[in-house]
Amino acid sequence: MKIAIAIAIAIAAFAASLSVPVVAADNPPGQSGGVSFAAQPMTDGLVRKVDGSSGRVTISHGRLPNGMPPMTMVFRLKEMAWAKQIREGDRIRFAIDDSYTLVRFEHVK
Ligand SMILES: [Cu+2]
Repeated sequence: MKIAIAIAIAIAAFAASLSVPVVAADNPPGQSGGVSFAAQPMTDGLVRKVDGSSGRVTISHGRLPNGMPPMTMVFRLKEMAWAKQIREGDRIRFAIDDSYTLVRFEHVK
């Protein structure tokens, strides 16, 4: 009898461990802690300043997906190394996360 209960508990624990990733996969894109950056809409921007030591860039941006009107403001870079790929005067298209961190960008020709 005790063995049967132990087996039942082990099976329940195993089933619970299997259900965790299934639940995580149910999160809609962009709601899972910034995992799906590709889903973030892109905004046009003109780079005004690059601060490689702090990993921040000043960008004159178009209207943001969250409704923020065009303005010039500072964004954090997700990767410090990106500071070397962006120069003052560059025209870019970029995506940000909820905390105004630049998570993706491409140069506009
Ligand atoms: Cu702004």
